[in-house]
Amino acid sequence: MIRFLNSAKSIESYPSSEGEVVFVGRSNVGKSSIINALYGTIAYVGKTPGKTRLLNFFDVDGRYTVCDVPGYGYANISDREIISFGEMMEEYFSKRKELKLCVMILDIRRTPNEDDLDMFEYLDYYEKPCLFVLNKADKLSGNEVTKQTRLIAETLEVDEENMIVTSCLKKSGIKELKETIEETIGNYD
Ligand SMILES: Nc1nc2c(ncn2[C@@H]2O[C@H](COP(=O)(O)OP(=O)(O)OP(=O)(O)O)[C@@H](O)[C@H]2O)c(=O)[nH]1
Ligand SMILES: [Mg+2]
Repeated sequence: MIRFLNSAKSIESYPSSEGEVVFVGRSNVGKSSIINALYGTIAYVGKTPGKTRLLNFFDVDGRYTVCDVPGYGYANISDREIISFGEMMEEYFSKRKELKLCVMILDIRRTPNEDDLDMFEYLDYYEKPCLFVLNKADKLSGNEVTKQTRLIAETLEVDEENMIVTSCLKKSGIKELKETIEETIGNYD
């Protein structure tokens, strides 16, 4: 099962790992909810967006680790906080050798904005395998899900095959997501 390891800002405090998956996304898209749905309740689900300000590390069955990153793009944040978030991410992506998969979570109802596109370019630059999760699908009808999935795939210029539609509320897409994560972590070196 899942166990919280620690919170960290810089590399000295990253836990040891046999392979890691990181979850990134705009504040409030449901990163912590997805981690909870995948592995059992442990990650903090906030009422105040952006409350998780550090990298939070978890261990899954002693097999691999999970990193929950603070959400980006929320309002009322100072320039200093933006810089410190940027530095924390820069260090993480450039130095975390154990990182094997990036899962970018998006709200299926919204077209990716500048913040999402910046994060996407960032992930692209580090050339790690990426998976795109379109969450909160319970908020849309079946037709709208299809339409939004296509729109988001076109905006990011990624293959729909790399996208998984989820709902934490209905627990849909969660099993498929977990299988894909574990397959990728097992195969990629
Ligand atoms: N309807 C619906 N609500 C969801 C879903 N996933 C998450 N939520 C809700 O969205 C809100 C934000 O969820 P979190 O999991 O805290 O989001 P987060 O991305 O971790 O947020 P930060 O840590 O602040 O960046 C909560 O009120 C959740 O209950 C979903 O699939 N469907
Ligand atoms: Mg969170």
